[in-house]
Amino acid sequence: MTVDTVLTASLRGEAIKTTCAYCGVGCGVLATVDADRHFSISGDLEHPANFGRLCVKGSALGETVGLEGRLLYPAIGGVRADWDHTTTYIASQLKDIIAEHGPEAVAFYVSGQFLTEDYYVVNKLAKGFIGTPNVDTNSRLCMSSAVAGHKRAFGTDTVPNSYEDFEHADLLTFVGSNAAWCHPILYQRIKKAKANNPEMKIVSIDPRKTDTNEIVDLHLPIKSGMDVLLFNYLLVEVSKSPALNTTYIDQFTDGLADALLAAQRDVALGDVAERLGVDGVTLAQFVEWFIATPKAMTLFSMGVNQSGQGTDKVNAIINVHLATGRIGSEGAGPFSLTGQPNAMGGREVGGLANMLAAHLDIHEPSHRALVQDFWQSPTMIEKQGLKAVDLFDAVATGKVKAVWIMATNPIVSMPNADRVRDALANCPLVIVSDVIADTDCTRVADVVLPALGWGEKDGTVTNSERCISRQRGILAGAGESRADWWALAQVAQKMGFEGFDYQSARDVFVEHAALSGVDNQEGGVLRDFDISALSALTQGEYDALNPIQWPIKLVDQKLVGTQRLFEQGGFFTTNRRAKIVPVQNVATGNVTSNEFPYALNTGRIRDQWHTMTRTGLTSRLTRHIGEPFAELNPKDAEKLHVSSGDILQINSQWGQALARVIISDGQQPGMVFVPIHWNGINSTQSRIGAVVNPVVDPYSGQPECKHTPVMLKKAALNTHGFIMSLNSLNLIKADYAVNVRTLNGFRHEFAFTDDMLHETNLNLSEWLSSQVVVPVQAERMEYIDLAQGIVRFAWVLDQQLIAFAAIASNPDARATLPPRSWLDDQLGQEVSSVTRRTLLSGLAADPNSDVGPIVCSCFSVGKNTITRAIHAQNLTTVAAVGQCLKAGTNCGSCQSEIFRLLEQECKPVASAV
Ligand SMILES: Nc1nc2c(c(=O)[nH]1)N[C@H]1C(S)=C(S)[C@@H](COP(=O)(O)OP(=O)(O)OC[C@H]3O[C@@H](n4cnc5c(=O)[nH]c(N)nc54)[C@H](O)[C@@H]3O)O[C@H]1N2
Ligand SMILES: Nc1nc2c(c(=O)[nH]1)N[C@H]1C(S)=C(S)[C@@H](COP(=O)(O)OP(=O)(O)OC[C@H]3O[C@@H](n4cnc5c(=O)[nH]c(N)nc54)[C@H](O)[C@@H]3O)O[C@H]1N2
Ligand code: SF4
Ligand SMILES: [Mo]
Repeated sequence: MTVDTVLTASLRGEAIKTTCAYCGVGCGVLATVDADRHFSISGDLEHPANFGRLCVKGSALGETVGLEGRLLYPAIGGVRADWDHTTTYIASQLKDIIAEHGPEAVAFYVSGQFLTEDYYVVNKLAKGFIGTPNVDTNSRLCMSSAVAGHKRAFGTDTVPNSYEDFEHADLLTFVGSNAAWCHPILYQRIKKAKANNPEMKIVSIDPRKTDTNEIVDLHLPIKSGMDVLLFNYLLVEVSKSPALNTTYIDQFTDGLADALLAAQRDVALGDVAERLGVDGVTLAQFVEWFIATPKAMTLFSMGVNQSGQGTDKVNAIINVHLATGRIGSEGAGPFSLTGQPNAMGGREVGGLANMLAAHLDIHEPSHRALVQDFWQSPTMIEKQGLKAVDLFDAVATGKVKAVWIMATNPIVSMPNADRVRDALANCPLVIVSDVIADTDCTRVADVVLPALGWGEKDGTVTNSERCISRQRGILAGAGESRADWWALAQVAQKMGFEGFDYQSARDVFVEHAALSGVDNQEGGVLRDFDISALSALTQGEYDALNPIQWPIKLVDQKLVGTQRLFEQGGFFTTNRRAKIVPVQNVATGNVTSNEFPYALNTGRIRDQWHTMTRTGLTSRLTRHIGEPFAELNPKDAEKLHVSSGDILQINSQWGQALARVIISDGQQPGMVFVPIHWNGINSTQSRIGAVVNPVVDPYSGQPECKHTPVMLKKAALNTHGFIMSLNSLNLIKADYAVNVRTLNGFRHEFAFTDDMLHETNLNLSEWLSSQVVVPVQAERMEYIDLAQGIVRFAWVLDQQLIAFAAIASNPDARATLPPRSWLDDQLGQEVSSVTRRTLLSGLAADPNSDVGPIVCSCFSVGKNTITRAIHAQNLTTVAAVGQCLKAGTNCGSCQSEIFRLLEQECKPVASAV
């Protein structure tokens, strides 16, 4: 099928196979769309990543790719312009900057949410034609430590195993991964494997207790940043055990001696369990299981990579697998869980500032010559470029004068994010390509370019297990949006460069595939990334391409992928042997001070994707967790005199943020966890990146996002309130404000330092009316009790509740703020005389009608409903809750949370199945 036939088929209502827009699991999706852009989404039963299952984000894809908020037209200086004019303008501006300041004054900052084709073109343009090495990507914040660790050990950036191995493993260890929320379909596959193989043991190494713990047999809540010590200890113990595989070490590696010596030194520095902060019995159990279990997989994610010692952490993990020869074989190996849908594809085209295309190296003159010759390019960079943190520093200091940001939102996601914002605001030329019109980055852009979004764009992505899948364009682009590769190629051509005359994504892909095969042989520039078998694909074949894992060969005219590498060595170092890299623990994660005594840990929540530009668009995904939160241990909450629902002020030497307190004993004392998702558009002060330190790993340049020394205190806020309304309102200009989408409308939370009811001259009625946009004929009902510090307003139009506001100006009054989920149910409903009274009394008419925050997003089942059912019907299992309420019976993403509720409510009988 050509792109046009796909579009026509989709308009006929046929289901089109494509790949999910979100995480690196890379699930296959069947999508049907009608003429009004209404999607129906289901899992692709034949896709090897998910076999038909989708998590809640994947299931909600159709609701996050509508026209709401889309960037529809190019604009220069805020004024709409056409593509031809805009790309001509960009080309001439870039040429002027290059003429005056040299090519390195131009930078690109791109994304693992690019398709491989977009990524290929940006690298070719920058590295081979403009001649700037300054192309980096948000994968720097995500996968670069895994890349550096793989390269050091294997001589190539390669994940040796496949997802299927999780199902063959007898021991599966998560390190710094909350897979239940972040890789939900892999997590569900593992859960199923465990149900089929009760002998299978699952371990989690994470300072926090997360929802992943539902299936975990052993949790090592190590102090943050101590992973190298843990794996060094394991290496020392392995070396004394029968698990040591001297045959593998001798045949396929450079030897264990140096790494073992380093590990022994590390271990000798003091009691290991105590230094890790775990009890000795738990540590011994983990070591015993690892030694005794040949089929062991170690799955690592951001708790490993995002560290000042991320690369060493990766190598410490790989070391124990090399020392035991448990690598690239059925059910055994280290496995880097990639974050974004195409983090891997980006690595294949050399998307990072220190890489060259097709797994070739910038520092090797022969590699540079190979690529330059293939591209027939006028120039070729000779050194690596600036990595993300340095790149934005160079923007701040004026070294970089033009930056093109594509498919990423660094003002939210970079560490020291206020500095990034200020740097971009002062940069002479900021070009932003996005699918959404109003983002933190588009607000500082000089030029904006509308990109095709998911469902519109067409190309390939590679998931965590090296599997290349097609994302297919199912419907025409919104407005004048165009593919990112096309925009880049237009600018390239207008700068006078040849070699960018691509007519389709397929044209780009086959070129990329061909490059992977050039001189790729023993005696030449041998590398494992070889997809040259795909270089002759016709448009029809490209469109029909089935998921396949690289390296790919053509055998008897059939494409054959590769499930596993390195079981029998065959590494890509100069001597073809793996390196067991000596590493020593540096307690990067334990550095706090009197001034900043707490460690800030940041990460993800189940239903939001990064900076919320898309997943913030549907109430199906905002009703699980609607507000930014700071999770604290009960002891710290007591010390800080904060209770659940208070607003916590988090300060580091870099910046400040505010978030609502959640108290949980899953959090270690001394640490606070804050999600990364809230941005400057939907919150006034909850962009946590502003607080996060810009310290980076010395090898990978990946920032230490998981550990920032911070000071915590209860925010001095004396007026708290919220407005619920059918319409979306502007973000309230308050000291704390957050906009949340609800099932029936919008909620606008706010808090002020001042006591707005007593200490200011504010005319409250006027102020509220200026915030709430309602028709003049709407009736306003009010309840004002200044003595108690309570104000409640309700607006009714044609007997329907259209808006509601509640304000409380002292701690006691806060307890009287009415339940938000109940109020949301009343929005748009007819207001009876009973609800009139109850609305203003601030209480739900029937306490059982307050469902609480939504746990099961598929069937809208709230926390209060589940808790009540657990007690009323003596439910003790996730399955029983499912039978009773349907909760957890569709995509399954909430089962771990239901398990947690069962654990809390009916200790100790809860069971995961
Ligand atoms: N719902 C959802 N899913 C996503 C995403 C999303 O935004 N939302 N994003 C995707 C992307 S791009 C990525 S990169 C992945 C990330 O997936 P994960 O890495 O699983 O997610 P995080 O929440 O960033 O962090 C994982 C865990 O690392 C722990 N951790 C912190 N410090 C340490 C430490 O020193 N050692 C150890 N062992 N653990 C530590 C944290 O407590 C946290 O629970 O998720 C992907 N999937
Ligand atoms: N403190 C802290 N910071 C972190 C992390 C952490 O754990 N802690 N995690 C880091 C990690 S692992 C990651 S991956 C990053 C993610 O951080 P970002 O990449 O900044 O987050 P996204 O919200 O995914 O940004 C993608 C942007 O691209 C737009 N977009 C979507 N599709 C397309 C497209 O096809 N083309 C174009 N041109 N635009 C598109 C979206 O609307 C959005 O604005 O955050 C990093 N930052
Ligand atoms: S697990 Fe990841 S790829 Fe699969 S449906 Fe969920 S978000 Fe999409
Ligand atoms: Mo990521």
